[in-house]
Amino acid sequence: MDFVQAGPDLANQYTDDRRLRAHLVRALPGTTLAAIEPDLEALGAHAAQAWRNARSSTRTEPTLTQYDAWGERIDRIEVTPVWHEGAALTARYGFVAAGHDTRFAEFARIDQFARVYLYHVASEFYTCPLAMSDGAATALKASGNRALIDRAVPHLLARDASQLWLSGQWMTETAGGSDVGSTDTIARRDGDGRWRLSGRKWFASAVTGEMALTLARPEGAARGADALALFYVETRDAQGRWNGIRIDRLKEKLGTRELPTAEIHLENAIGEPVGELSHGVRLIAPMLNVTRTWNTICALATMRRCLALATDYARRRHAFGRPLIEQPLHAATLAALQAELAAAFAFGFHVVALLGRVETGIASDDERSLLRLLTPLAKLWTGKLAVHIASETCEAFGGAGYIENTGIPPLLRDAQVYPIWEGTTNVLALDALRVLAKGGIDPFRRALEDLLRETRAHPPAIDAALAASARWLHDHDGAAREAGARGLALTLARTFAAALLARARDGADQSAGAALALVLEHGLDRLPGAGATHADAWLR
Ligand code: MFK
Repeated sequence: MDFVQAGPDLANQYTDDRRLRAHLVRALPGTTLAAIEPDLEALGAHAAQAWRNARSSTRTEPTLTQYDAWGERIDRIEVTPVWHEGAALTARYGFVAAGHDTRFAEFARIDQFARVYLYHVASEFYTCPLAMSDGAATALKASGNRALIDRAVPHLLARDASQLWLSGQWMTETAGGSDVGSTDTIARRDGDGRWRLSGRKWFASAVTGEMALTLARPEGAARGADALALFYVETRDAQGRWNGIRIDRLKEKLGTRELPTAEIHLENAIGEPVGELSHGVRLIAPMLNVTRTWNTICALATMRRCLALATDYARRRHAFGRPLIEQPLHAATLAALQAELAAAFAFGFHVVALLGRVETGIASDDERSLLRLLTPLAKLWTGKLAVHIASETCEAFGGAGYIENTGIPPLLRDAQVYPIWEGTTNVLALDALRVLAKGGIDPFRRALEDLLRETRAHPPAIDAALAASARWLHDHDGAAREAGARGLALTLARTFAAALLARARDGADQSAGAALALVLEHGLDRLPGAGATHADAWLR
């Protein structure tokens, strides 16, 4: 009989994840962990079952029907079966609500993001609208707009599926992509004093949701980002009709194909200013920082899924007389990827812990500054790493990793979204550079020193990378600084993560020690040399 290779399988993605469990034991009070652990185990089982379900069914995609049989414009989007389950699971496990739950004080964000980490890959990117809903709740709370908070936040945080709302974050336009200041959407006041928004939103995620936060330029306001205002828009009126929203088409994307990203036109859509009629970017920034944190944790979840599958497969697949896992080069390749994931995981969940401390008002000034810097660093580093690990995972499966219905290629296609949306790698590197230019590197240095002070023996490479970063910042300005921002961002992220691993190793986490050794072997320093910052030769 012909040989048939067994495909990879997944165990319970919580009980099987030593890294996550060890982290939660360190990061959470015992009573909190005991209270949430049954949910985490259930989500771990859900993740494994969803993988099996997906292998035995055909992938489906959302569809848009613009007209009914009689020619009436309806713009109806039908979502996939997994998306249909999303609201019930969100209500049950509180993927958004948990992050705002005051019972667990500063640990609420750790609880929430452990849940998100387990749910994400099984969700077919239903986590995208959840991220934006969390961001919207956070931005509305920060705005202090009592009427909008009372109207929307209880729905965004609902634990009852029939009450749950999802929010969009409509920022991207044809002229203004990363350059949000080029937004063309205009807000005009009508005869009744209501604001009506008109314009085209080029990537509208979660148009199936009940509301969105969006930027528009009040009629007559100046050009540029400062003159933009932030508006709250409900997608439908009380009768369920679209609120001046036309869906032009769904996007044909490389990945995240279950997510119904749309191009839309706003045609006198009623909107309400969230705050003042300017400085919309400043007002939406709390949303951006939350969605960037979701991006980080979801990128980590993809990496973990990739390596869980690749490792399981390496135990099942025999070649050259023994399982792949016993082949030294294959095992070393997987170990190096696990080490990078361990470092990025420590960094991402440190950002989550800081977010919880800042939101509950117990953070120091230094911690607040640190969170502002680490949030873009975490997003940009994990986004790139997820693509790398997903690509290596395809390769670890050989030809099977290039075959669609093994379930491996979608991991790579989906991963490519992480470095793009919510700010590309370069946009975020420049954001981090602006933070450093404004607040200096000292809050980062002090945080690193604090971590290392608690650590018995720390690798000299950490001090060397910090010193090199400070020197590089001092020695560069203008175009040279900008051109090197990516290298600086990656150096700072890897250096901080190495310090976190060194501390975890002290806490008797042996795998953290092994991961640290491998990360150090690959080097912390990504600072560009003099040659790399001179692009003129290429541009001529
Ligand atoms: C499954 C994973 C979940 C992920 C969900 C994904 C959903 C995707 C849907 C999308 O919408 S993707 C599109 C997202 N688009 C972006 O992320 C935009 C990328 N561009 C930037 O981030 C630019 O850097 C930015 C638009 C912020 C630049 O705008 P400006 O106005 O030229 O920048 P400026 O002057 O630096 O910032 C204006 C103010 O906001 C300043 O405050 P002040 O007015 O008080 O001086 C900044 O300090 C503040 N600010 C900007 N970014 C901030 C921030 N404050 C806090 N945190 C930030 N991140």
